[in-house]
Amino acid sequence: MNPTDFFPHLDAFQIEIPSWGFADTGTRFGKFTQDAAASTVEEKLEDAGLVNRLTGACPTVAVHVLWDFKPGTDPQQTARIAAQNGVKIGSINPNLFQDQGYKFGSLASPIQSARDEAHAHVLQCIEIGQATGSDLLSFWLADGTNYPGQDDIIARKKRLETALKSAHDAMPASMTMLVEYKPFEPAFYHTDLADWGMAAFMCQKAGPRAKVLVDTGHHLPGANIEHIVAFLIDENLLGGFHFNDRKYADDDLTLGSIDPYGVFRIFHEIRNAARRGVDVSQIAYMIDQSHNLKPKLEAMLQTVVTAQELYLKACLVDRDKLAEFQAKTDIVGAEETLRAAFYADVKPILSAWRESKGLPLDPLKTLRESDEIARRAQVRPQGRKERGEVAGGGYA
Ligand code: PSV
Ligand code: MN
Repeated sequence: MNPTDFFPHLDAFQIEIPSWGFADTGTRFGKFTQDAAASTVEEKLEDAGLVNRLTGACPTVAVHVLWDFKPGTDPQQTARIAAQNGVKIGSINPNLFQDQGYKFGSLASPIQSARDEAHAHVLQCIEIGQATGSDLLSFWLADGTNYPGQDDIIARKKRLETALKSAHDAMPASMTMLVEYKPFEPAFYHTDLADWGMAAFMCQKAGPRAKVLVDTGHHLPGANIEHIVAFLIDENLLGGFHFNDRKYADDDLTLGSIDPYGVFRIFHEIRNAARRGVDVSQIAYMIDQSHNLKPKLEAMLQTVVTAQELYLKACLVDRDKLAEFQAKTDIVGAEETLRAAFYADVKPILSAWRESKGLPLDPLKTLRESDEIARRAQVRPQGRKERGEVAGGGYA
C-alpha cells in the first residue's frame, strides 16, 4: 500500500465548516461563554480560515443568514472577507425558526403572513447565494406542532410542497437545494419533515435540483443511518451531510466522539456506491456542531481530522475481497474485511498527504502550541463590550 495512492481521495474529501460552530452557544438552560469565541461574521471567517490553513480540507464556510447577514450587510463584502481569510462562502442556511412570526411554523404555517415572510426570506437567501458565489441553499424547517389536533397535517404538507417548489423555481440553474429532516425539536408532537422519506418525497416534488440532507444527529435512537445513505444514493437523492455525533438526540457532539464505527459505515456505503460507478463527487460534506463546552477551534479541528481519518479507513476497504466473501455468503469474512479497514492506522497516510501539501503534520497540536486562541481571548471580549453585546440565547 503506497500512501500516495490515497492522496486523490484526500484531495477530493473537502468538508464544510459552519460559521455558528465558532460562536458562543449553550443549551436551553444556559450559555457558557468563552473569551475566544467569535461573535461577528468577520471573526467567524477568521476562525474558519485558520481551520482551513491548518487542515487544507475546509475551503468553504456554511452561513446562517440571520446570524451572519444582519440587515444592511453587503453579501459581496462578506464574500471578500471570506476570500481574505482564504475561504469561500458555502451553503446558505435560511433561518426559518427564530422570528416571532414563526411561532406556528414558517413555510407550513397556517398563517399566511408567516408563510409570506418565510418565502421572502428564502428569496433573499437565494440572492445572498448569488452575490457570494454559493450554489447550495440548505433548508432546515423547525415546522411542526406540539399537540394532537393543533393543525391539519395534510394541509401543512401541501403548503410545504408548494413553498419548496416555488423556492426551487426561484433558484438559478447552478444552485442545489438541500432539504434536512429531523424527528423532533423544537416541535414535540409532529414535525413536518420528520424523516428521510418525507424529505425525499418533498425533494421529488420540488424539482431535480432538490436533494436530501442527512444530519447524523437527526434520527431516533437505533436508526441505521448508513442504510438510509445507501438508499438515497441509489435513488440519486443524497445531497449531503451535516456531521456531528450524538448519544441521545441532536446532541451536537464532535464527530466520532461516541460512535466512530457508525461514521465509518456511512463512508463505507459512499465508497461502495463509488465502486459501483455512481458519481459521488457532488455529495456535500458539512459539519453541523455547536460546541458548548469545548474550545471551538480545537473541537472543529478534532472533527475535521476525525472525518478525514474515518473517510480514509473507508477508502481502505478491500472491495474485491469483500465482494468475494459476500458472493460466498461468508458473513465473518465480509465483516472482518470491514473491521480490518476500520482498525487500520491511517495516520501515516494522512501525515504523508499533509507533508506533500506543506500542512502541519498534526493540526491540533500545532494549534494548541500556538497563541491563536490566547490572542483571540485577549482581543474579542473588548470588541463585544464596545458593540454592547450581552450573553444570551442563540448563536449570534
Ligand atoms: C437543526 O437542529 C440544525 O441541524 C439545522 O441544520 C440548523 O440549521 C442547525 O442545526 C443550527 O441550528
Ligand atoms: Mn443540521
